[in-house]
This record gives sequence, C-alpha cells and structure tokens, in this order.
Amino acid sequence: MIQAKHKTVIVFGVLGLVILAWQCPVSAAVVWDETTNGDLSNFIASPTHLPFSSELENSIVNASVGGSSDPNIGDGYDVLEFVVAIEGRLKELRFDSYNGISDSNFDIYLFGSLLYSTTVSSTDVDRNYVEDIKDANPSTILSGFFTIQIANFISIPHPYSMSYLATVPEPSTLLLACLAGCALLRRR
Ligand SMILES: [Ca+2]
Repeated sequence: MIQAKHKTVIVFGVLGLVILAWQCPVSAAVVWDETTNGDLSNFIASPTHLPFSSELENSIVNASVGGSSDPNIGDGYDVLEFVVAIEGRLKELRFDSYNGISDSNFDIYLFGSLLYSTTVSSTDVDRNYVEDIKDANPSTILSGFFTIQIANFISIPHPYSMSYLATVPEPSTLLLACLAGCALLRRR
C-alpha cells in the first residue's frame, strides 16, 4: 500500500512534469493572414475574433492597413480581438514588420475600454507594447478581452506583421516549488 507521503511525492512529481511540459519552448504560428483569410474587420463594434494558437506560442497576424482615404470604406481600419484567460497575462504585443510611408494609429482596448493609444511606424518594429501598457497602467491585470485597432487613412497600403503572446505568470516558480516539495518529502 502506498504511504501518504509517497502519494504526495507522486502528486508533486506529476504536477512538476505537467508544468515542465507546459513550458515547452516558444514557437510561432500564423493565426490570420489577410492574403488567405481576408481583410480584418473595419469596425470596432465587430472585430475579427482571433485565437491563440496555444499558450506560450506567438500568434502571428499578417495584414495590411491603409489604401483608402475614406475610413469607412476600403482598408482604413484593421480591428481584431483575442481573449487572454483569466489566469494568464498578455506578455508580448509587437510588430515584427511594418512597411509604410506613414504612422498608423494603434489602440488597445481591454473589456471595451481604451487601455492604451499610440502610433506605430517602422521604427517601432520589435518594440514590446506590453511594457508600455504596463508602464501606463501599472495596476491593470492584463488578462481578459483585448481589442486591437490599427488605423491608417493614407491611400497606400501598409503591410505589417504583428504578433501576440500570453502566458500564465511565473510557471517556472511553480515548477521549482514542486521540485522543492518533492525534495523535502524525500528527506523525511
Ligand atoms: Ca486590412
């Protein structure tokens, strides 16, 4: 019969392995490509809903904004939404490429309220906007319903690639706690 302390060791060990597997190296997957999936929504009231390819994986959006001087037609807006699970946190939001002659407006909403408003240009490529959001909103928990709006009313298309990543806070800390728990129990 398995003793209680051995059962606890097994539970901690299995939990540790689950967390280890859960921390697989970050990879990336395209979740939307306008050349095959179509234009992202032009309307803040009905964003294109995008998934996370999986947690700890970069979700990539390949798109283009601009091309019409009329914001209500053409491609003046790209509006998308994604949901970060309540136990997770938005970790990265960045442009991996941006090709255009002008800045685009870049607005980030959380649960429908404007969280952060800025612009994006080619010099902002690789900038992690989550750090800017955290600096501007230090008490805001970055999980929930995010809406992203990119706007440009210059009549020339601005192709870009944007990516986002979310994770559960401090999984490595949880793993270390599990391993420490196992070590302590084995000593007894
Ligand atoms: Ca577009």
